[in-house]
Amino acid sequence: MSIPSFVIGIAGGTGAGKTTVSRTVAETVGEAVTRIPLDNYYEDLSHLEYEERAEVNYDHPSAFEWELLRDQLDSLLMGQPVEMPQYDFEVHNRKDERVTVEPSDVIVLEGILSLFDEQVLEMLDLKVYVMTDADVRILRRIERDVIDRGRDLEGVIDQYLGTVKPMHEQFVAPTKKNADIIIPEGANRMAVDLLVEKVEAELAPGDPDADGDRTFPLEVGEGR
Ligand code: UZR
Ligand code: MG
Repeated sequence: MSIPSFVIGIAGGTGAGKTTVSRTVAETVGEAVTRIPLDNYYEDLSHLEYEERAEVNYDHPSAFEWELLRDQLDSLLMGQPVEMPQYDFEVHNRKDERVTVEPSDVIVLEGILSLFDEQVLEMLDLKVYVMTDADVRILRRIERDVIDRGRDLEGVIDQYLGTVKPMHEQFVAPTKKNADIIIPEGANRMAVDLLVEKVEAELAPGDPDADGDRTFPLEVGEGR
């Protein structure tokens, strides 16, 4: 167990490739990276019927339990494990079981609104926005929702035009301005390699920032 020294936020529209980028970073770097999908922090809607849950606007910031996310990030940053909720897209609801997540050196928060909440932004050391064309994103979304999540095509199209697209324009796209770097296209290999390099540099033994204690190199001419 360790106190995380580097926290990355990866935002972008649905189907942009956020999960792919963060998974690739996590898999390449290894155990030192913990991935936190923002999807897991959708509000618990167990009090609603399935039909009502299907009608919820999941692209609006109010769909997320921000307080829980902030608390759990806070705990991880203090070196404490958390019981992270899990989400089931097929039934639009949080699962009953949670998983224990131990703090690790690097944390990657990934989701459409990862760069939205002011308090969450303050916890992030590196802010990334994955910017992929809307046509590519909707094609991926159709593929994923129909094949992996058991939805029908008509429903996916209605949802896209009814909430996903307008909410993207209103809430997700503007968070680009909070990013340190913008990755054009999620499958951008060079961008992922650079992210991996950055993470590995943060993890390198002897890194002066590794314990959060900043030291500065001696300046030339010092002592004269
Ligand atoms: P990513 N979403 C669902 O479709 N159903 C749910 O129960 C919860 C979320 C969708 C959500 C958003 N929107 O566009 C997407 N809708 O999941 C975010 N409608 O996930 O970033 O992986 O695309
Ligand atoms: Mg995803």
